[in-house]
Amino acid sequence: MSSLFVTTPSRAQQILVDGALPATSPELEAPLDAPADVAATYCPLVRSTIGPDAWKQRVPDAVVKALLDPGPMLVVGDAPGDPDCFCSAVALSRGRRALELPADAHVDAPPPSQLSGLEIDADLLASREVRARRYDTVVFVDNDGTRVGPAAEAAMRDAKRVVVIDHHEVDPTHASLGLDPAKTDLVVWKETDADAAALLVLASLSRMVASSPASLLQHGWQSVLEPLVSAIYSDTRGFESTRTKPTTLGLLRGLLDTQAVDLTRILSGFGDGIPRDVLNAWPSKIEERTETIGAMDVAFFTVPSEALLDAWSTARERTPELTWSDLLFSALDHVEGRVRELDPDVALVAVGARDDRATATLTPEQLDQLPPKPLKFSVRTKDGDLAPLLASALGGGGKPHQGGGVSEEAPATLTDRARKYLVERQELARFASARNLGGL
Ligand SMILES: [Mn+2]
Repeated sequence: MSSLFVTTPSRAQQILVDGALPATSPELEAPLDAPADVAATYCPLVRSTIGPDAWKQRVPDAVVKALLDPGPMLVVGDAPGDPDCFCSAVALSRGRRALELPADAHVDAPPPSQLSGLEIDADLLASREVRARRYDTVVFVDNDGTRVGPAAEAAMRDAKRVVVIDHHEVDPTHASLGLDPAKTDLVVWKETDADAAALLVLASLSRMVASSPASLLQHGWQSVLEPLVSAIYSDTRGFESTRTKPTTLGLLRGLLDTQAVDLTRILSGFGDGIPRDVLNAWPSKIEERTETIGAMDVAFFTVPSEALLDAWSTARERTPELTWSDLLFSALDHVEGRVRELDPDVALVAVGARDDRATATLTPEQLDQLPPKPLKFSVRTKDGDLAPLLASALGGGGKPHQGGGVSEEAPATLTDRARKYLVERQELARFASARNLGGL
């Protein structure tokens, strides 16, 4: 092995295995049961106090036990899959093999071009090879087992155990996966607070190492850290998104300080991201209006479809691999910054998506990246109950403090409906309180 750690490899191991944390990040030391500021703030997403050590403690024992099973294991990512799912599957299977346990990784799709600097192709087993083998355990990472391809489906039906590790709002059951409860154990670990599934894989690996007689050694750590850092880079859009949790950035800072990861090489496939000038200029096209509706401050943001398409097209001239979602996320980052400054009770973002111009100018592959309808929207509310109610009134859905969906309407029509809903709701609330009926 020629490419071992450059300088202080043990520091990376220390951070991950011993839970020793970067001295510069005291917030990472926050205990698991520290009250997250869920109720206090809202429109900016919840700032998690969960650090690497706490993630490690959160790994369910059943997951650690299943992942240390000595029998053959297949680790599967979502198809077609993004970098997080590919890298998480590869890292977990590499970690297993480094612990001298058998493991194959499989995604029913070619790896995305962003991962070209990583050399993971040899780790990924083709469908035909998966079909030729039998597995005691099938692990789904970054997906709920519904989009995995026929070879993984067949492997899952024959397995003794299925494990799901995900950071999406998924709820897999024996029934949803088509498994026989008498034949197959199902172990699910879901953490929607994790910035990437890779963080859950990292925590799982740390726990596996702590409970295993074997050691990962330096090369083992490097081989798993590279894909995991790439995955986190991808899911946090370059570690830059304002939605990235401080704990995730702290963990990354700690790992990068160890110089265990050659960032330039492993991220070379991601290109240069959105060019700075585009990133600085185009959000000025996002329309913003604040209103007071009853007792609530409401901020309406509209991202015109043509502004997003123009910015995407300009950005693609220099970074061809950029997707429509990359540009959308940069809009949402801008909105999130404004929401922090304005501190509204309700924020509604309406994003123009699939329209005549998109259909006329984009290639079929590019068009496929857009939502299926003319409008995509999201809502954030200080009142936890309001977001899912408002989002479903607008034709979408949600969870406490946040919601969203797609719509056939023009942005102005959607905004009008939202305004009407908020007015009516407050009138009802006034009516109720005047008659002492309690909250609605
Ligand atoms: Mn992910």
